[in-house]
Amino acid sequence: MSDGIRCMWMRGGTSKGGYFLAADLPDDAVARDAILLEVMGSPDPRQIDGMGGGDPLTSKVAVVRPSARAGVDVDYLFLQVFVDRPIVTDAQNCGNILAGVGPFAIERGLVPVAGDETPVTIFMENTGQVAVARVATPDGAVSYVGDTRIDGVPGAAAAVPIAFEDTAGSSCGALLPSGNAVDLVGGVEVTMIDNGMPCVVLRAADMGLAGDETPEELEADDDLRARLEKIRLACGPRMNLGDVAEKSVPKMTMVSAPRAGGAIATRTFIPHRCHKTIGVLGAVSVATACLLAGSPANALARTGAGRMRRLSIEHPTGEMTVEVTLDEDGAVLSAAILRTARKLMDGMVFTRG
Ligand code: NQM
Repeated sequence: MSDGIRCMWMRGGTSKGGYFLAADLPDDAVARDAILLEVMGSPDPRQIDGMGGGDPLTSKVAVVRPSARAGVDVDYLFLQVFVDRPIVTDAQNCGNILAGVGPFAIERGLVPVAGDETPVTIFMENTGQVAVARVATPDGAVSYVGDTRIDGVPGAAAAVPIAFEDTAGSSCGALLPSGNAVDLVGGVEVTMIDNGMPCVVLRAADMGLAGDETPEELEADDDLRARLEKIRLACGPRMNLGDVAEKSVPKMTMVSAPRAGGAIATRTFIPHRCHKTIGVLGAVSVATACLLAGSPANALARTGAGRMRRLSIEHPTGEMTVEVTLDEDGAVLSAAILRTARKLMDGMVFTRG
């Protein structure tokens, strides 16, 4: 058995994974990824020989280091460890796991406590952008206790508000990599958009769905999954992502009219499993699609009025509110969301050695 690697297991938003200091992992990406596959127990649908939970949302890793950038506290690299394939990819970011990065950085002594609340400025290495998370630090230490509830997580915890700026074109080089609010791909109208997460937004109705099916129903529909994957593979190069056969982006979000007083109803494949909620930056991208005149989402969405909007993105287990600030032309300038996080375990994780 190996001597063990120091790590903290945390829930970040509606995801869960291992948080490592970069110094505790090999610098070489191939060696690092081999370790992370073993840590999670991949490839194996049940991840029985590792820490992963048999779901992409519980097979995630944050690698955190002190930042050398001016005005930035820490650099965060997100790694998605595939469950049933021997793949570790940095081709996407993760706003849910991001929610644990601030608390983790303070716990590890990378950021000093600054009062009852400590702002942590985080450079997101995957996309080269910055987020600011506010962490509750009463009594000189991180507190996970609070009364904030987020859909998809039982109970309540301390709020971790996160603000994003300049997320447009994070991975695709442009908010609308094709230059259009709507394109026809595989006979279906889609919006290919990247405001922090590359997403393909299409009408549920165009896939023969009502839009309120459960993730289990959608995952059981082999024909739907095959049609979505065909569209996704065709969109990848058009989104400047190249061949996406072995990538976890773009995400596929099927939209329909809201049912619970929100802005839009969503069902998202990430990309092969159906999300029980929706990703954070995925929700920011979908909210942005809702505000694009002429897009399939815009026609279905209730987006309100004014320069500051709260868009409630409905998902299978509730909603996620995205607060967006618009410029005078109606383009999204910045976005903010509310998450919570929880420390689950701090210790050593062992590989087979
Ligand atoms: O979009 C799942 C999640 C995510 C990503 C995924 C996320 C985001 O829920 O920022 O949070 O889309 O793979 O953790």
